[in-house]
Amino acid sequence: MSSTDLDRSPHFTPNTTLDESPESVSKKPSLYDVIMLNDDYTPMDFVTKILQTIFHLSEFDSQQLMMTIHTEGQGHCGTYSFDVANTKILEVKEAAQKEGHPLQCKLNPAESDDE
Ligand code: TYC
Repeated sequence: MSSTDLDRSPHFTPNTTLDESPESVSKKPSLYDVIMLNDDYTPMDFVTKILQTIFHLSEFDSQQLMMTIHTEGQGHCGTYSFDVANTKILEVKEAAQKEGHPLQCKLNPAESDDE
């Protein structure tokens, strides 16, 4: 286990004092947008199924988003914590690779609604 893994473990209590500064106390967890990219090869039905299974969209919403990605080049699949967003991107990549499709997603920091 690396020190990074330890730092991120919910079971690890670092031997340091608690940061109770206002910035620390009011800080919300960072969120990330998962953006799916268009390509010329992945079948439309495959993309629609991925949007249903990995991003839990309805069949109707999946078809609409797939067409948006197809025509505009990319589309927003959802907003998640860093770990969940990365897991979904990996799941898409692995499912696509298994079928020989080049489908890819990217990660963008979400716009914060802080003042
Ligand atoms: N452009 C693809 C096609 O014509 C369909 C597609 C849509 C691929 C969305 C990727 O994220 C994507 N078969």
